[in-house]
Amino acid sequence: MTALNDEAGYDRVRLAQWRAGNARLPGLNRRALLRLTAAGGLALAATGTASAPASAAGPIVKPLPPEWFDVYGSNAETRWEAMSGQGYLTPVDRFFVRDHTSTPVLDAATWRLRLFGSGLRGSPTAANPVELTYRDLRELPSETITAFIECAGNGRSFFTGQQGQTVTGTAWKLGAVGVARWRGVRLATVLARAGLTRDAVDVLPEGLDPDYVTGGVNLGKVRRPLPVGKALQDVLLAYEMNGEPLPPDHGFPVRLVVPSWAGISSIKWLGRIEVSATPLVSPWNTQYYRLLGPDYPAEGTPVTEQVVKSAFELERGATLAAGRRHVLRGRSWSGHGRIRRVEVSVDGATWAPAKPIGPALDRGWLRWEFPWRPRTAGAYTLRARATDVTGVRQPEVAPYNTQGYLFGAIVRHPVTVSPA
Ligand SMILES: Nc1nc2c(c(=O)[nH]1)N[C@H]1C(S)=C(S)[C@@H](COP(=O)(O)O)O[C@H]1N2
Ligand SMILES: [Mo]
Repeated sequence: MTALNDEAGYDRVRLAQWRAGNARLPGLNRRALLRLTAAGGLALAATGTASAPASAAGPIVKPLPPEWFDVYGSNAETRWEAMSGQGYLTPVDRFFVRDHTSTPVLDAATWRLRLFGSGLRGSPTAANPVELTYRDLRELPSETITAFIECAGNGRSFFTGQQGQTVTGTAWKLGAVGVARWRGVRLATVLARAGLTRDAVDVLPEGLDPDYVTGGVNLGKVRRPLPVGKALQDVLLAYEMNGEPLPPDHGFPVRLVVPSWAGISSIKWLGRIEVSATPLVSPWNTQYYRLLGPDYPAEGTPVTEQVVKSAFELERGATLAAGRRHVLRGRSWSGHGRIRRVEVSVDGATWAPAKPIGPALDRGWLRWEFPWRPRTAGAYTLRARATDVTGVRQPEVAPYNTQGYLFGAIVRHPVTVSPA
């Protein structure tokens, strides 16, 4: 493990190198990006790589029934009541979708993974890369892991709803997270096969979905660099989700799964991986997924592992009958490791322990329950707070940042108790 394995340290080092002119930015020149970050992203003429548009049927292909999803353009979050009665895993048909543009429908028979760059033996170029077919990948030793993928902006709406703060980005409630069993090939295996050298420092996985254009600026393919240390540690090139081939919306034929890191790292519809002996950056670690605002340094602090969160498997504003015994259920998770303890409050003041159901997994979540017999009718606020294995407990207030990442504070869940 290198020091760069810690995402915060990694990003800080990369940003400094990039500002000093030492990090290359494929698809966008450095001066242009400096202007872009300085101007908040709008002051730039279109640059970036031209590319053939992928065939898109979308933006999202799978059905999004309103009882399971809240939809915001090309993004859809799971309604937490849709997790009620489910097992440990989030069923694929209820799993949230976050597309920067739209879901491309790709053909596994013609799909290729292309690896190139100065960190591979012989420095293959993008025009003459090392190639793997889908069949090649299926024939390599496989591994199965249970892990959550969570958008770094999950819970963002509560910056406004609970803290009165203005933030940019999709106004997710708590449903931009899901846990699945992912089967695939370790990125380490594929990199070794492609001829990884000791000089390699960064890998830059890139999606095959259409270029991301925002504010008239073409930022190119969705991509975010990973340090080689993390890439070799526990990253998977996944082709199965909950025992089925990956569905189109979740990255068919192959996606990256980068456990515990912000969801943006888990690049879907993987097409190319640059392996570089010099540091790489992309707008997704210089402009987006940085904590910016009055409490942070001017260049921002990188978004690191996901924070501790808890959610009730209950509709917001649900009605429950007074004088009856209800069992409140929910789930808690953390990017720092497994959950150690969950407490629930129904009276706005006191906390009592929730009862764990089943295992608390390091890269997954803990399910829990809490029996409740409300005596009198009226409006109540339910709250759940978890503590993870590193001792971090959910706070009352989340630190403000302009793009609304990492909302880890306790979320107030309103319910109505109706007369018996
Ligand atoms: N190629 C590509 N990969 C991507 C994205 C994307 O738009 N394009 N979105 C990212 C973001 S921001 C998140 S949170 C996760 C969401 O994964 P899901 O849609 O399978 O839930 O995918 C990541 N990988
Ligand atoms: Mo995300």
